[in-house]
Amino acid sequence: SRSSVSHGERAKCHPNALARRLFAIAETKQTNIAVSADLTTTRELLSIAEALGPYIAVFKTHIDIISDFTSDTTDQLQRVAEKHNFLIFEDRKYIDIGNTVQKQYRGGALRIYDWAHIINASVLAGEGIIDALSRTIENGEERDRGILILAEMTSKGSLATGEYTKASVEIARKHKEHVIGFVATRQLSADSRSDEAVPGEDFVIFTTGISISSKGDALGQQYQSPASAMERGADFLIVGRGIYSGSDPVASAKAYRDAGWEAYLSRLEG
Ligand code: S5P
Repeated sequence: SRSSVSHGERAKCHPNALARRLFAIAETKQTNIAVSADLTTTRELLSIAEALGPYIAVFKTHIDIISDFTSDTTDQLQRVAEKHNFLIFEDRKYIDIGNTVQKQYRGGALRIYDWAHIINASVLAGEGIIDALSRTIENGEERDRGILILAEMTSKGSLATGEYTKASVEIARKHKEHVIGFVATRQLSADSRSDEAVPGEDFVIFTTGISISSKGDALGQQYQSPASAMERGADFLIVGRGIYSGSDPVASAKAYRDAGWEAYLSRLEG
């Protein structure tokens, strides 16, 4: 991530086509919000996508929690994504041997490759997982596909720290063609202003665990504010319950969008 550079500039210069599209969406819609739509029926999923579409850059799903899932669920979601110009991120957190994750990505009942622009994976099993997912992308017909490495986690006592996080960055650097960035709580590769910047490197940071009003939940989730996440180097803010669980999700989405965008602008000026 290059926090002093605008989304418009990154949209022009990024080597990855999907990342260029992502930054162009952020710039056009003036939003760095990814809503985490952790809803459990097709009707709720599609209605929140339709309502929040204008205010978000990315729509993040956990498609395996939808109780009435059929291919129609994701066909319709793709149509809403085209209508409102956002990308779909399936938060599948792949974490197995290469041969298994290829099947989980391409096939099964969910056929995630067919409809999700972005997926994420843990490198717990080693570099082979990223190789395997990259090959699925290379062998497929869709060109706008990208991988995020899950480099840190927001849950209390997370073991995704230290050497694991470092290895995440090293593996990403070896797979820049398809790895567009990280799910992390902060900037992980050097900022463009620093001496350690790697020329041409521009990883995108998606930060989860974002709330304006809450510090955490009863099951170990830990939150930081939009401003704090942006200061630490986030490019996109993933917000779940902070947006969808209140009485007025549209008003909440606007509030998070404004907070995120304001923090982005002040970082640019900084
Ligand atoms: O470290 C992480 C990584 C992820 S992807 N912590 C997280 O909370 N997530 C996901 O972000 C989690 O699976 C959930 O879908 C979302 C956070 O939801 P919220 O309701 O707590 O904002």
